[in-house]
Amino acid sequence: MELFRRRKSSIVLLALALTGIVLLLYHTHSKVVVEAEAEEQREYLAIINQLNRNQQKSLKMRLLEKSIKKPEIVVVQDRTPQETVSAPAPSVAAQNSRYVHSSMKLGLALKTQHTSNQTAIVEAIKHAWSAYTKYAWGADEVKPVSMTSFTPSYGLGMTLIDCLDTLWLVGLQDEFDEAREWVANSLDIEGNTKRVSLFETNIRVLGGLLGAYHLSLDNLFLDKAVELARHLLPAFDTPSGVPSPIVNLKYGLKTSSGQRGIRPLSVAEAGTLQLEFRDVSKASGDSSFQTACDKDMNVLLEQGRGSMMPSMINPSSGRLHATGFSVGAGIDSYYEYLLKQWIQSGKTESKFVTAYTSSVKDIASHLVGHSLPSNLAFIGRANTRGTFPSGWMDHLSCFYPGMLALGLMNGLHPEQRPLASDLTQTCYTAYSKTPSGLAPEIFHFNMQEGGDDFVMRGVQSTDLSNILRPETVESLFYQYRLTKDSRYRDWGWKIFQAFEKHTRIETGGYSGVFSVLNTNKKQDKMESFFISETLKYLFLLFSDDPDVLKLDEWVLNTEAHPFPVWKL
Ligand code: DMJ
Repeated sequence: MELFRRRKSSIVLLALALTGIVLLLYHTHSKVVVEAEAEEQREYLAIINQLNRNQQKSLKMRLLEKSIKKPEIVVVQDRTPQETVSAPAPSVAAQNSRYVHSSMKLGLALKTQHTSNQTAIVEAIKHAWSAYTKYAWGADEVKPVSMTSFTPSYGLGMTLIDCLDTLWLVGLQDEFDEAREWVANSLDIEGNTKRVSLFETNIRVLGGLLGAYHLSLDNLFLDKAVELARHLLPAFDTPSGVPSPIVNLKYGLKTSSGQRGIRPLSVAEAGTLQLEFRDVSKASGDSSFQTACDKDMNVLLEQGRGSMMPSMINPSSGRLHATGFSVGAGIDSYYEYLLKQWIQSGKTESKFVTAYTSSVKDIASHLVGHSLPSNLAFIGRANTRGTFPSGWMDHLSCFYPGMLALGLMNGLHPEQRPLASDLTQTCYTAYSKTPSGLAPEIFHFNMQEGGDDFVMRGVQSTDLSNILRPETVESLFYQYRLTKDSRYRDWGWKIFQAFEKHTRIETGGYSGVFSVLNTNKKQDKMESFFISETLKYLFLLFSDDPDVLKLDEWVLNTEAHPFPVWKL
């Protein structure tokens, strides 16, 4: 009996001790979790404090939703990266909370204090957006003069999605929220049977959804981005892995006759998919997008042998076509994405920077010409033998000095600095020399004794149009970030005023013009890139806040959508 009583009390004592240990362990664990939570909270607050009031409201709501849906968002230390990813998740976005966290830590530093120039640019954004909302809501693009929408269309609300991150960035929260509702309730990717350009859909729509996701941290945008990327993926189903340029969102590469519609495409089309496809893989944890675009990129790098490239490639053979060389239409953003993929990778993937640096050296030796009488530097076109450039350059090529400036910021090829500065000057002069102050689509340079630097008479009439393109103001933005030289702002302001004077439509929106010599005849089209790029770059050019889209933390795709640089 006594023995039994003693045993009983030892059991009770043991049970008490065990409970104590369990309680102690639980308490210690909770403390770790609570401390981690507190740390997270502090980070959230630091970020939230930098936002304007509407953005604060919106982000707080979303963080609240996140913490309700995903209490396991707490990052527990001393585990491998994979194990820190939240467990059960309602959406792909939630599967990679670590990436969400790191993008938040990159600092969404968006202050409300706009400079007076920025206020004017925000007013222009509102005016442009108003035409889209009144006359073309949910359509791809607006015709501001006839006050209707532009057809044919991809059925993807292209302008709306292309503009989301600009609306967020400049603080137009009500407009952003309204557009978000359209994406949530009306964007139908699953049921879309349209044939779309892989390139345009990628840079404007996929890029737009990803940019909106990274700034707002709203999982809706990542979910839609993943859905869209899945519907674009069949384009890569070719013998070489280089994609076909047109894809049906529902039926992939199959044509109505049951054939697979594989066609040649430009190197720019094949080489301007990677920032977006790599980003969507990183953000969602689904590597299939990155695998496809890396295979495509490896073919391009192999074919180009890390040097200047012609501008066409065949996805059936994976071989380049012998066309001429330039940095304009058909090739432009291929070079841009060499540099930007290296930056996106946290400067770890050296194959990109190797190809980039040797390309810019070749371009400087083979494609640069000078006009007479003012000796303006330009990048022309060379024939297949790479002989002296022709005396014309398209407006698209004006992204090039901005790209060089970004390379310079990253310590690349300091010897290219004068060329970057000279080309920026040339692109600005293409604006300042016309009666309207708007640059034409194609610049023809005089290379003979006598006459002006820019030839305007006797050229094809389409060369004189202006479709609200961004490349020159894009380069002004990068040059300003590099040098802080106020003349870039002065030039940007003059260009902005010319857009205001000659392309603004009183009833809402802005329209391209048929001729920069006489701007009365309007094209009746507002390209989605006018808000997403041209006005965004102008807004950023006048930002005095050093934390807005810091270029060592963010990389902008070719449509100016911001993606975080990977922190490895
Ligand atoms: C934009 O869609 C992108 O900048 C693209 O890289 C080139 N064309 C337009 C703007 O001109």
